[in-house]
Amino acid sequence: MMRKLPINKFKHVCPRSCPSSCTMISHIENDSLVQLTGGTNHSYTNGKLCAKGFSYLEKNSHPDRLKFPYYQEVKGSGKFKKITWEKAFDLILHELINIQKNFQSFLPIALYKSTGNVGIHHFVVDEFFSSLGETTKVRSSSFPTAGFDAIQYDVGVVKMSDPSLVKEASMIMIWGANPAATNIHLIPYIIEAKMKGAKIVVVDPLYTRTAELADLFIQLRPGTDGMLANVLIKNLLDLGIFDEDFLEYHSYGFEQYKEALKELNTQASLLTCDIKKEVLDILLNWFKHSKAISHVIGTGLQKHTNGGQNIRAIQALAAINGDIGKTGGGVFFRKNDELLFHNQQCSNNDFTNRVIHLNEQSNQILPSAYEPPIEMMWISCANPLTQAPNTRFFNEFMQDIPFVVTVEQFMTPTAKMSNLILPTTTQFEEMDIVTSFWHKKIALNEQALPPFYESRSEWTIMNELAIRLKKYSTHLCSFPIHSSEKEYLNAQFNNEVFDRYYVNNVSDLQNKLPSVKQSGSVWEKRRFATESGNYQFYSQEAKKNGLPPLPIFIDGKSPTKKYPFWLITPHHPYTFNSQFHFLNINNEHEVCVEIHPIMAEKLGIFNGEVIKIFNDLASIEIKAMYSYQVPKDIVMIYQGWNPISQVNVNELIPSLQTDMGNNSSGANGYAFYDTFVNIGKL
Ligand SMILES: Nc1nc2c(c(=O)[nH]1)N[C@H]1C(S)=C(S)[C@@H](COP(=O)(O)OP(=O)(O)OC[C@H]3O[C@@H](n4cnc5c(=O)[nH]c(N)nc54)[C@H](O)[C@@H]3O)O[C@H]1N2
Ligand SMILES: Nc1nc2c(c(=O)[nH]1)N[C@H]1C(S)=C(S)[C@@H](COP(=O)(O)OP(=O)(O)OC[C@H]3O[C@@H](n4cnc5c(=O)[nH]c(N)nc54)[C@H](O)[C@@H]3O)O[C@H]1N2
Ligand code: SF4
Ligand SMILES: [Mo]
Repeated sequence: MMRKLPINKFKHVCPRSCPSSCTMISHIENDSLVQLTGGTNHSYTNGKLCAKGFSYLEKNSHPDRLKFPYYQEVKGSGKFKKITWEKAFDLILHELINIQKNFQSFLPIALYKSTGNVGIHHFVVDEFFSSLGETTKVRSSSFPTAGFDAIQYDVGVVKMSDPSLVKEASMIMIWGANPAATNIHLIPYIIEAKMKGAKIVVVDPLYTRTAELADLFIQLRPGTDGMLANVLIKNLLDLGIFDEDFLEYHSYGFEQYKEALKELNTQASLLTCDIKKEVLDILLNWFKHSKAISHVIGTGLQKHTNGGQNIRAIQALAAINGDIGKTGGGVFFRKNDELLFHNQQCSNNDFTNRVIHLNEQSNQILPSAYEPPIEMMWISCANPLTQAPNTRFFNEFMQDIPFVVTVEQFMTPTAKMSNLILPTTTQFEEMDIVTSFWHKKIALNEQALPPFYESRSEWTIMNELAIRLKKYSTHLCSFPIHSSEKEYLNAQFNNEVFDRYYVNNVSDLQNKLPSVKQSGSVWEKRRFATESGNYQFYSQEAKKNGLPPLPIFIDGKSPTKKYPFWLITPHHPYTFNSQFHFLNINNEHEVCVEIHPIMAEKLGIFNGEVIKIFNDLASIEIKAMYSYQVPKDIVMIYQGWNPISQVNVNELIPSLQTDMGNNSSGANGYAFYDTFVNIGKL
């Protein structure tokens, strides 16, 4: 008789850069993952996972997962040789030692780390490179950072109320976010508010899944949210709808702002936003009757050259109406990553490192032209060859570096352009700790499975490398050697972590799901973290940084005669940036460009025709799909990676910077959505 094998259960956290940071339970039978369920003790996600979350069952043992280390002498040649880990370490060590000998420092080594996995474990990479002394960091800043500065200028620090509090709102305005696709656990709370009578307003140039939930959908011109907020404020003030106490006792610079708004002409402003007067009238009426208005601000809004300034204007709207600090009111914008754990703090070493920002100026400079040149690059948790702007340039950039190492789970375009590919584990095969930039929980991720084939965790890789480097010379690297992932993670706790979560070590997380201790809404007492303690309509700091001190609207980019279409490239509901590309949940074998039928017909383009999209950076060929979700002057392609298709939409994206980000995060973000193209038949 066959003996039934026991099923063991382990706790995990999804480590994607996703607002939900879901907890999940794996069911393991005979060293294989047989079932996945959501962690039901999570008060925010409530045991639900998204389609991608459930699909880890397939992803984790997918035949395309990297199983062994590979080496190719010539990048992009495809002539990969399967090698042993010992050989891989030899190659890396050889490079490190040579660089040290030739340059007397590790400055020619560059780290490129992005958001592929946001667990604390993965900051081991930052810690390793900072333990080498001065190195180079290539700042991807693919992550949108403009909003952090914007919020900071107004209220001092980026803080957010518990997002479930939107259920208490009497009106929710969603600006430049598509939570029905990208922040799905927020949706039940939005629906709860709606069931209680709240009005839902969605502001987006595209008709999205979230727009389907709206009582009012405002299809505004990209980059003009600040103008909409300003014109609303002006009209609210004219109608006498404002919070006198807030403006009088808790704000700074209101009179100057009011004065500046006098210049605004309502009709002309609405024209700028491409919005009808009726829309404004509806909004004003709803504002008049609303008790607490939540403003949910997405990352899409920031991906413009005036994105930060637009966020300041939206926050000013929340301030004037007295919504900040109210239960169910105020601004819901993701928190800035708090680099609390010891190894996270190592990532914050821009002052001691050489930092290369890939902006429009540095996009002319190849690695060999730097002094000293970049001789080696280590890529972790990143797929810049599909996710960074101007990927053609990044391809040249990689080509120019003599030795590139990529730590990956899949053979991505970036991995293919590397000399050495190191296969790494997933959250089911390693121990980790994951916090959230959205809700308040912190959770432990247990190891349930042995590493997939020869893959190794990033801690194992860095620890092994450090052991070898120290053996060669004790002075070269100060990375602390540990005997296990648990021991390594335990060493990352400190007082700052304790003050926030009341936990001291991994054991404290074992059977608990601690939360940040914070009750009620942020800024409840209307005391802000600014110098004056008041809300700053006027920000000296913004002025000091060469920005407008007031949250007035600043014109952004617009299409030109040569390139008359906006190209918007938002996040797909069933992929995660360049991950889950193979799942094909949506049965989309091809990448398509969505185009308004009237515009397509005008250009003689039929539905399903392969067309070209081009600008000064590139020309790509792509299948056209008629869609009423896009207005006539916008074409839409989802960002990400589809290995079946040759389309790489980021070839068309310039490396334009957003207006803000540098103040809080060391780099402005990219204005991904200020991309302009023309389209035509082949
Ligand atoms: N056109 C356009 N481009 C965009 C955007 C856009 O809206 N439009 N959005 C931008 C934004 S907001 C972001 S955040 C970036 C995201 O871009 P990236 O930061 O590059 O993020 P991902 O594509 O999610 O993941 C990168 C890689 O990490 C790998 N990975 C997963 N887990 C691990 C791990 O544990 N260790 C290692 N070493 N690797 C791992 C994955 O397999 C994947 O190939 O893209 C940006 N690019
Ligand atoms: N399913 C899924 N979930 C994800 C991700 C994913 O790739 N897939 N990625 C994660 C990451 S890294 C991020 S950063 C977030 C991104 O998720 P979101 O914050 O939702 O951001 P985007 O998808 O970039 O854009 C959201 C919306 O902004 C709109 N938009 C563009 N320009 C403007 C404008 O000027 N004004 C206004 N009002 N709207 C504008 C776009 O049309 C789009 O519908 O999602 C996270 N969650
Ligand atoms: S991608 Fe986001 S919503 Fe989906 S399982 Fe992971 S954390 Fe949860
Ligand atoms: Mo992102």
